[in-house]
Amino acid sequence: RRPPTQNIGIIGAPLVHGQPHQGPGAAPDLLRGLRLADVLRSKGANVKDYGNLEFKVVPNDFAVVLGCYNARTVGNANKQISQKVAHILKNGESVLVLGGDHSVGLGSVSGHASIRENLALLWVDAHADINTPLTSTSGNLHGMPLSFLVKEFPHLSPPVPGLEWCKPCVSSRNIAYIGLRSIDFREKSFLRTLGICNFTMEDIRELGIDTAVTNALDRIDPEGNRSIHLSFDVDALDPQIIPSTGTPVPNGLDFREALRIARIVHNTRRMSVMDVVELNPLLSTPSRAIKSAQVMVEIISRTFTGKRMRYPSVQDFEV
Ligand code: NNH
Ligand code: MN
Ligand code: MN
Ligand code: MN
Repeated sequence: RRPPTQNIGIIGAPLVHGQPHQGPGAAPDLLRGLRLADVLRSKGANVKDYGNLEFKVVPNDFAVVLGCYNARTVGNANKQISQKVAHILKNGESVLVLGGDHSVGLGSVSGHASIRENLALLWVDAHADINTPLTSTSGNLHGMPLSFLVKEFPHLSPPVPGLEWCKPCVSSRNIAYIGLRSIDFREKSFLRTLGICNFTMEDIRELGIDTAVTNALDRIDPEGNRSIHLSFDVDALDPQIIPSTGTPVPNGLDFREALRIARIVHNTRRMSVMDVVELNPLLSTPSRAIKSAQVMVEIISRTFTGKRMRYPSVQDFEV
């Protein structure tokens, strides 16, 4: 029996104000230029590209909130992202959100949660992204989205202008991290207090990626009936494979491990939304940026369709 045709809606969310670089704004079009939609179609998916969202930059926004830069710009943009994700899900399509920086998780997860109750969130990242405006040492919102999204969050942060619409919508029981290796001091205590499931790179080296991802999914979706949100920060991968990202951290996932995550998530048949964030084509060299993007095209297509396609250059990474 042939599986049902998969409908995928792609949104470009070239938001860059959650961190200091311009480059992530160029990622959606680079991925399109590598024929991402056609690759997905060639694997049997029905693909609709909704184009790039357009975000207004709020003037004099940089330091309206101390310790939380560009709050209104990031907040307004994410409200748009949330509405678009909700709209596409209502159309019966799964959603691929192409960032932009990881602050797009605010809108993407909120939009998903507004349509599907009790979603399970798999956060693949070198970083925990759970700072608050008060604990962040950088002031960059891409390091904070989970503090706004987690229902049981222990701190009451002062309201952030631009983010008033964003309500905590995911339970800490239904969140798991894969690939952590750079956690801030205060973040560590949040993870511990909240009991959030996490598989660090150390854990992955010890257990293997299959055990880590399978256990993570068992924990956050024990009945196997939740809508799954995969928020994939490209810096989870090792900088040797993805050098084009703003905050590379050594000892990351290798390509095979990333493809295992794709396979295992695909096999649940319940992933509704995938974010691909923090790819910065303006960092490293142009040819390495293209290779980084090709790696992500491969990971995306395998996550959605379960099928492999091979760029010749991507094979270079295969072990
Ligand atoms: N934890 C740091 C911060 O809050 C770095 C976050 N950077 C990321 N996260 N790239 O994925 O600023
Ligand atoms: Mn991140
Ligand atoms: Mn990261
Ligand atoms: Mn399949």
